[in-house]
Amino acid sequence: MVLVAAAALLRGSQLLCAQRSAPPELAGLWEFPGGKVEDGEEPRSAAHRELAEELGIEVELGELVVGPNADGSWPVLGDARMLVWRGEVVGGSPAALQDHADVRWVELAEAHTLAWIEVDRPILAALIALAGEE
Ligand code: 9L3
Ligand code: MG
Repeated sequence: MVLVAAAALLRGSQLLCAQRSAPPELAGLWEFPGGKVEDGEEPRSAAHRELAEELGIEVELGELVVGPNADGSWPVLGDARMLVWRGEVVGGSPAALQDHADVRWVELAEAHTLAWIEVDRPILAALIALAGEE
């Protein structure tokens, strides 16, 4: 069972959106950046590692954006699931170093206009609902 760890990074009213460059079936689509948790790795550590590798940033992670699975994760392809934390960038400047074609700060209210990976869309909706409650 594949576990993916990702982050919804906010800067005021803006969300950090990352456009994938690979694999071919996902290239061009936007996502919450992150990646697979390795064997024996703590999921939050995996999120920190992936964001450093892929975007060159250091992040602080806050609460989980709770998904419909029992463990609060979101369904992704096949039997994979994804944990997503809200967070912020505390070091470095986001750059598409690996696996991405572009990375951009986008107004949260306008982020839905990007071509998201389908499985990430309900997470975006949950994030907007959370922001509206604050
Ligand atoms: N995935 C979906 N949405 C995301 C992320 C980070 C990942 N926000 C899916 C795409 C891949 C799988 O999870 O099928 C593993 O992600 P990666 O390790 O290729 O980034
Ligand atoms: Mg990745």
